[in-house]
Amino acid sequence: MVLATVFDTAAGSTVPLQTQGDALQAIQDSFLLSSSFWANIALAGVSILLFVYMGRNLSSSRAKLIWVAALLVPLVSISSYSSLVSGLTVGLLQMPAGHPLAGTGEVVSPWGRYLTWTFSTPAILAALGLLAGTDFTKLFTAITMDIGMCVTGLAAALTTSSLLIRWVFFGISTAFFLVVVYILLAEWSEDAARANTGEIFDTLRNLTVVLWFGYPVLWALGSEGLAVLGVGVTSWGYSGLDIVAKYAFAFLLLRWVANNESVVASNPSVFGGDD
Ligand code: RET
Repeated sequence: MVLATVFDTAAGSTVPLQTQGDALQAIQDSFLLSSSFWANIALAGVSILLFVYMGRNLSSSRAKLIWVAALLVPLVSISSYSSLVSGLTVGLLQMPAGHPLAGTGEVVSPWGRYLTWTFSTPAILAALGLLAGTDFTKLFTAITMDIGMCVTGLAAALTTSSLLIRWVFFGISTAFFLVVVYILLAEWSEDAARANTGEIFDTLRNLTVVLWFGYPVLWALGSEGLAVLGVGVTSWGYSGLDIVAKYAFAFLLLRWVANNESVVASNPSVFGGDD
């Protein structure tokens, strides 16, 4: 299999150019990797249909906003996993010196995950923040810090020049993450108690905080970090976390909103006005 092609620069030197076909071939050669993508495409498809159905009778605009945010989660997911399984957002990287996989050839990197979390995790936080009846400032803070976490996580995964820089980006991403965790645990829990959504919020918050901590741990142990786990197992780890953190989360949230719409409808508006 040809893993890298080259093209000529104006200066006459050659630069490796990975083709999407090489990545696609690597995915198709690994059952573990491709099944970790297909399982989520199937589940995201089922979730989209189910969530549309579950929200069919919602009438208040606040409940509908939570519904749209929850629906965005599998919508982003099906797009994300389709790009992964097609090889479009999967790279073949040479790890820097000092990395356990350095010198072993090209390592499959499904970097599209980190990119698309930039869209799916804000949707999760928007749904949680709206459920808690929080204000615009806290919602904006949680979402922007979360985007910071995803983009620097992407940088950590894609850095091939230096092992230190990979881990520095990991550290920056973790700092952003801890701000999000603080808002979830300290700020929104109080807001939710005031908005009479405390019980369901606490369940979803616990599920979110526990599962979200699994992602950096997996990054550190997986092929991107210490490489204790192989590429396929790491990918299944993320896919498994995704199944609960996204579809089970959104299902529990929507079921509660559909049965308790009046509570959500009387929440204070996130924008400070009546609606
Ligand atoms: C990374 C590595 C760098 C350090 C940290 C990370 C955290 C990732 C998280 C991801 C959550 C993703 C979800 C996706 C759903 O679509 C980027 C792995 C802190 C918390 C819930």
